[in-house]
This record gives sequence, C-alpha cells and structure tokens, in this order.
Amino acid sequence: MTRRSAITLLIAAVALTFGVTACGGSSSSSGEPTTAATSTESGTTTSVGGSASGTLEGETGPGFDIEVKQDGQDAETVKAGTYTLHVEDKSEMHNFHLIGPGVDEEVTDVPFVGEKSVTVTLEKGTYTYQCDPHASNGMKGTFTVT
Ligand SMILES: [Cu+2]
Repeated sequence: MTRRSAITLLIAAVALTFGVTACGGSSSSSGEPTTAATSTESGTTTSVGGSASGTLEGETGPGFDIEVKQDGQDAETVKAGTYTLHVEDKSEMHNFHLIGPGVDEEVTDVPFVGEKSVTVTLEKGTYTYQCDPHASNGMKGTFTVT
C-alpha cells in the first residue's frame, strides 16, 4: 500500500514537472528559469527522485501484441538507470506488467485503456514485460539491462 502511494506521488511529481515545462513557453511574471527542472543533473547522483535518464515506450494491444521500444526501436539492451516508462494500453482485455530486478510494476491493469507513465529504476539483469492473462500465449517479451 505504502509503496503504491509512493509510486503515485512519483507519477504526480513527474506529471507536475511535465506540466510546468509545457507551460514554460510563455514568459511568466516570476521570471523563474524553465531550466530549473534539469539543473539537478549537475548534483550528486541520488537514487531517489533523480531525473530520468531516458524514456521507454511500452505498448500493449489492441491485438495480442506487447512491446517495449527505446528511441523508436525494439528495446533489447538498455543501460541501467532511471527511466520514464510510458505505456499505451490499447485494449480493455490486456494489461502491461513489467517484472525484473527491483521492479514488479503493473503499469496498466486489464480494463484500463489509455496512457500511463511511471518511473522505474532498472538494474542489471533481465526484465520481462507481459500481459498477465495472455503471457502463456506468448504475449510477453524481455530486454536486458547492462
Ligand atoms: Cu492480454
């Protein structure tokens, strides 16, 4: 429960960050630089709340297909780090579940249709993404984190 809450907070934080960035185009009266969100990169490498080192795109449905892409290509090998995992769930009969070292995240559940983003920290090892009801029908895949 508490872990779920923490994740929800993380999502809220990410959404907030994106929201602020999206609105940052027009000049605000506060004069606060919009680059503030990225300034943490020069800080120490912290494991909590750090900026994501990349984005992974997950897709499940509408057919019996599930995939994870990075930079528009099938993710086969991914560098360890913190990622924003953006999932597009195109069917009410599939879900998107990522399982691997330190991660057991059902990003979207079966009835859900739409898009969701979560932050995941990937460690060295093999990660499996799957649709739980249809994993035994081959609706799953893996990528390696190095
Ligand atoms: Cu499925």
